[in-house]
Amino acid sequence: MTRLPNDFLWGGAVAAHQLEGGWNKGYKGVSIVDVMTAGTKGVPRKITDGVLEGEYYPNHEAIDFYSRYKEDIALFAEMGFTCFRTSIAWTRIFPNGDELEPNEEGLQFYDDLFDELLHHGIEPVVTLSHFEMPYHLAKEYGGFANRKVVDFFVRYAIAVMNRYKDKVKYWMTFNEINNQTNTSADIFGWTCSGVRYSEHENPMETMYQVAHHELVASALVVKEGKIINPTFEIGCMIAFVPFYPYSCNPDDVMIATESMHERFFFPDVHVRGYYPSYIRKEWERKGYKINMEPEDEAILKEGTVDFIGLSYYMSNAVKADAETDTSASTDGASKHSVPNPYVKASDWGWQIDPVGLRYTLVTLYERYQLPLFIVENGFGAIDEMREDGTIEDDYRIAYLGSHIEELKKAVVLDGVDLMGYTAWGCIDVISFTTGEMKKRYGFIYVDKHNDGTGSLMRSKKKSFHWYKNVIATNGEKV
Ligand code: BGP
Repeated sequence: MTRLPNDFLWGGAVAAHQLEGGWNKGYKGVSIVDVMTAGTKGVPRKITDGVLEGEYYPNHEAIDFYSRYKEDIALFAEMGFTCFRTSIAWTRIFPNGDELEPNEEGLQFYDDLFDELLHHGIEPVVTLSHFEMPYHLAKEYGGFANRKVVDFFVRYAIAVMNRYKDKVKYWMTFNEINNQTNTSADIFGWTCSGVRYSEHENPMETMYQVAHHELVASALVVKEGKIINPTFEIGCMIAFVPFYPYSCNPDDVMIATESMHERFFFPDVHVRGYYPSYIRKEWERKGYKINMEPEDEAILKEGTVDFIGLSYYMSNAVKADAETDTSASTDGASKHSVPNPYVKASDWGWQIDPVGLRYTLVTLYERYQLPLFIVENGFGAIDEMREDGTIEDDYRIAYLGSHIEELKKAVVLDGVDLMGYTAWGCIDVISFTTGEMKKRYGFIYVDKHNDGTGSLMRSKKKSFHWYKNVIATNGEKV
């Protein structure tokens, strides 16, 4: 096989709220994830009405990257990272979201962080919104169901793109836009788009309204970003869980095709700049009225993305006559989902399917002909530290290694234009869906536990040394 391109970006990915902590430091405001409880087995996390006494909020301290980032970045540099993906916490910059002027202390924090990365030769890759909506905008404005929030988001994006125009080249607008708008995310009480779907008469119709607002906001950010610095590369970010037909029964194949519309809807608009026919037909059939301003059509057309960022963790199989309660996993599943007998699943029911990554890359590249960037892929597992302090996470090495093998095939055999790969949770962080610490993804272990105890000490896992070698050989030695 020929090799991956020499400028292939290797690194890790995190989100501000899952690792920074310092939730109220430097005049930071409260974000929706700051009022999200921990969740326990069987009981999902909840977005509470403000910070309630007696509740544990794991994101408040997280792993205290806020004060330890230099130490952590040195470890990333030791692994040879050439890029590092993180988000900017919107509420460090606009604490309530609707202020006119940004908060200087918040801006300074990211100046220092990006300087530290650049000092080590690590390119920052920045997500503007990774589930971190200001709580005030959720509560007072109803989140992205309200058009005004588009303006607040664009104001925030312009402020940071201006400030970091010479430090950051790679940007993404909304993390997993398909997940954060999704009505099933309402298990948290509210969604991270700041919407309480249960209070809306027709949640699905509202979902499309929210989606429209976020798509317009994203397109406006692309347009503004190109004015600020024409060399910016601005992408979208979608969670891609492909749906396979359970069998060659034509009904299963058709259900898979229909289910895939859920996956393609957002990138179709982000990339092509208009709504696809299957969505327009659905709105017509169901009588949905989505409010659009006269200028929106042009905005979507002019604000198309430069690349597609994606997360890939698992695949899913669908069957036309599936019983709904046979659903393989709540994450990324549809009402037609069934367990796939050909793949195994993680402890959290996520189906492990490396070939699905190649399938995903080929499918997206053939549909859009745009560069792709795998900005999340990883294995959440329970790690045990031995008495001598070592952590033998061979299962993680096996997961990541097999996925990297498949991405190489996509590039080398199928000709996919792939910009890079950032492993999710390169240092242990708070799990988003469960709020746990014990669902770990990192190459670096953090001594912190589900109940918030722990010294926060960092230790290298076996996978740390393995990934270092993967990067040093540009993916040859996996
Ligand atoms: C993605 C999110 C991340 C991250 C990851 C793993 O959906 O973008 O924020 O957390 O999934 O999920 P979890 O932490 O729940 O295992």
